[in-house]
Amino acid sequence: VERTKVVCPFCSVGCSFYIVSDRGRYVSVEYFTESPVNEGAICPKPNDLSFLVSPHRLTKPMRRTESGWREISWSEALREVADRIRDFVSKYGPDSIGFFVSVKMFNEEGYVAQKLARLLGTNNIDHICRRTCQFPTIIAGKECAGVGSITGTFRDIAESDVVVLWGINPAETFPILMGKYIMRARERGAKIIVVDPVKTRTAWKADLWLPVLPGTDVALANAIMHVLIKERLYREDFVRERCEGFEALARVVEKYSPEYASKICGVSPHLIREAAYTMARAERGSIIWSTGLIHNHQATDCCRALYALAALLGWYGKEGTCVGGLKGQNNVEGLVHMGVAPTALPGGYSLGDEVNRKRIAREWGVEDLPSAPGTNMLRMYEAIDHGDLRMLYIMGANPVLSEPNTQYVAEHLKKLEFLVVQDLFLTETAQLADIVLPAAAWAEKEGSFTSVERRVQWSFKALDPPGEARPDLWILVELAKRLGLERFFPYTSPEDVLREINRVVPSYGGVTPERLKSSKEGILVPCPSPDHPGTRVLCRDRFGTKSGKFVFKPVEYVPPPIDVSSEYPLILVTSRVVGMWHTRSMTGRSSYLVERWREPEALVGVETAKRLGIEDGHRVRIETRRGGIEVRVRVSDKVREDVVVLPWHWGANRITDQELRDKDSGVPAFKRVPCRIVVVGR
Ligand SMILES: Nc1nc2c(c(=O)[nH]1)N[C@H]1C(S)=C(S)[C@@H](COP(=O)(O)OP(=O)(O)OC[C@H]3O[C@@H](n4cnc5c(=O)[nH]c(N)nc54)[C@H](O)[C@@H]3O)O[C@H]1N2
Ligand SMILES: Nc1nc2c(c(=O)[nH]1)N[C@H]1C(S)=C(S)[C@@H](COP(=O)(O)OP(=O)(O)OC[C@H]3O[C@@H](n4cnc5c(=O)[nH]c(N)nc54)[C@H](O)[C@@H]3O)O[C@H]1N2
Ligand code: SF4
Ligand SMILES: [Mo]
Repeated sequence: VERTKVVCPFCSVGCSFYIVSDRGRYVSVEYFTESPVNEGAICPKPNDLSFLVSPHRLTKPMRRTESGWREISWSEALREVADRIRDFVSKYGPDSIGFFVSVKMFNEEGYVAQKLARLLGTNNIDHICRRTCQFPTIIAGKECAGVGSITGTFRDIAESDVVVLWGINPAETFPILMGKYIMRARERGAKIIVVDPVKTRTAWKADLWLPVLPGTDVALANAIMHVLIKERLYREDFVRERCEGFEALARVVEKYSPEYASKICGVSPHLIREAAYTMARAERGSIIWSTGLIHNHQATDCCRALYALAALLGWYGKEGTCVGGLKGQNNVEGLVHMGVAPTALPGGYSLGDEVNRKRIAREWGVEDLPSAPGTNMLRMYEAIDHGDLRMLYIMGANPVLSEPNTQYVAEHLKKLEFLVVQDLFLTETAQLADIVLPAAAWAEKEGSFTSVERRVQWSFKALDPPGEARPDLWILVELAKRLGLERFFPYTSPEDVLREINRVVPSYGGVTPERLKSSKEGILVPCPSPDHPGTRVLCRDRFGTKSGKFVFKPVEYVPPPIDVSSEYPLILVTSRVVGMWHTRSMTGRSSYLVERWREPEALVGVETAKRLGIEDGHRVRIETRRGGIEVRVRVSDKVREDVVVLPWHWGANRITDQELRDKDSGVPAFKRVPCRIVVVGR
């Protein structure tokens, strides 16, 4: 038997562990106690990796025929995909094709995918997390602080004196961050503040819990800033020396007295003041958020407000501070750096930055790259309606279950002239494909991942893929060959790709394969050269904005355009549980996890339950204007009375709504869906 070190494929904390194997076959998991990130601990999901050996793994390429799926050879499959791509390019232009990259892919794979799209002439390249997750954070982060990543590391969270967890439930969603770092801060005496409509497992550990009404976080943040400014509790020196736009901010938050804001957000004026005073006492603190803050109609504004709050507190540019939204999946951070986006090149350069665009083009051996943003991929389904987008190549994402309104998504994918899906399983999305390509799972290949704290780590190959499943890198390079682009993809290994990344992406200049593979702790980017130690804290002397200063972007609370009504009086919040992952394509095929996390339970408040005549364990139908689903109820005093909480892993997007979105980013309001409850049985 052998032990191989791998990096966890689930969340973005970046834990590593060993996979024990026997001649390439999976045996078990063993803890890697020397990992500086997780020190041997891991949460339930990677403890049961039986999905890897599930009989449902795809093992052959397949084509849809009149009479069902037919297995075909790789050369047949790749030839067909290449022929169709050439066809669409010549008939309708390259922007008629879209590439959807898996955030489970290594940096090297994501890099090659965007290179392929761009050499075909399109910027139609995207990933699920831009469409449904942390895009608002990136927009606001760039505007306010000139950063797209969190500004510190987990260690800085542990060294904070106040940790604000705003719309994030790390006890379920980033368990090792909670267990190792947030709890370490707490043991040191740090105050923990949680802002969440639910008293979550994270909130149990908090000193202050602010039960906010979903989607009203702007009002709450403005009120806290109001108190800081009114009572002169903010860091005046920091604001004077390092920030601009303070007067405008002060003017906007002027009217958000705790009493006024309380009527909007439902948090008592007393708690609002208490939170402001607790934050103001700390010289070093962290504010982190995730989807609880952003799955609403004002997501980008919410992020602008929290960046501003941290600036008033002076929580930037020093150890013991960390601010930003946690991108959730294991390699979103990396794919953002690799330029997997319709509007940004590798290294994050905008398409309009001619100098860098041409530099990258030369590096690739061409004159120039497409500079016009392609079809707006955030409006992908509209583009399909208009006939602008005709072919989609989806690698490792399951939008049929992960995007709002399953029926709407499926209808649109069916309208495509050609759909390719590359996955481990015949997911609900793959079932709509014309060609399905079997991908190897992360442990069956190797490459680098970048965790949410900007830590790049190498994950080694532990297992053999089942049947003819192949690494995404292999598939993309073989496809490029069939497209006549062979000379641009002369790679024989992921290391070859990483060496190119070292040249093309300046912040990865020092992340060489040699260094990465021999390092236990990985490398914190930016790391521009091989002798650079890596970067723990961003924005130390200047912010990444044009002026180098932090820019306050004051925002007003606006009510949601589609709100609760007498017909749909409650707010549906869709959230997560620790043992399940998204659409369950992986965790739903791991036998122990399925045993333990069997079905969803909807949390309903005690008074609401009484009013509706529901008791614990009853079955109800949660209905929205898109439809209804039946679930079991857990009556709880840990949830606001106007809110119903449902873990979304079991198909909740059948009743979410594609029209409820953040006005600036287009990200869905998964956590503010008007709904009602109908009792169906006991
Ligand atoms: N086990 C597990 N872990 C995961 C994932 C998974 O699927 N399973 N997914 C990963 C991914 S991709 C991501 S993005 C992260 C997401 O991580 P989180 O954002 O922590 O996950 P959620 O449970 O969806 O939502 C967090 C909390 O937001 C609260 N909330 C809802 N509405 C509001 C609101 O309007 N304001 C505030 N302040 N709070 C609100 C909810 O009550 C919930 O407790 O998790 C990652 N980790
Ligand atoms: N209602 C509701 N909906 C939500 C959310 C919510 O809070 N509420 N959260 C949203 C968020 S934050 C996110 S990030 C999205 C996530 O949405 P998705 O990313 O679409 O969901 P996953 O189930 O993680 O799908 C990943 C797929 O990749 C496949 N895969 C795994 N490894 C590999 C690999 O190496 N190669 C290839 N080719 N495929 C691989 C898996 O089998 C799986 O089918 O969901 C969003 N949807
Ligand atoms: S906390 Fe995240 S990275 Fe760590 S073991 Fe759990 S899912 Fe994996
Ligand atoms: Mo996410």
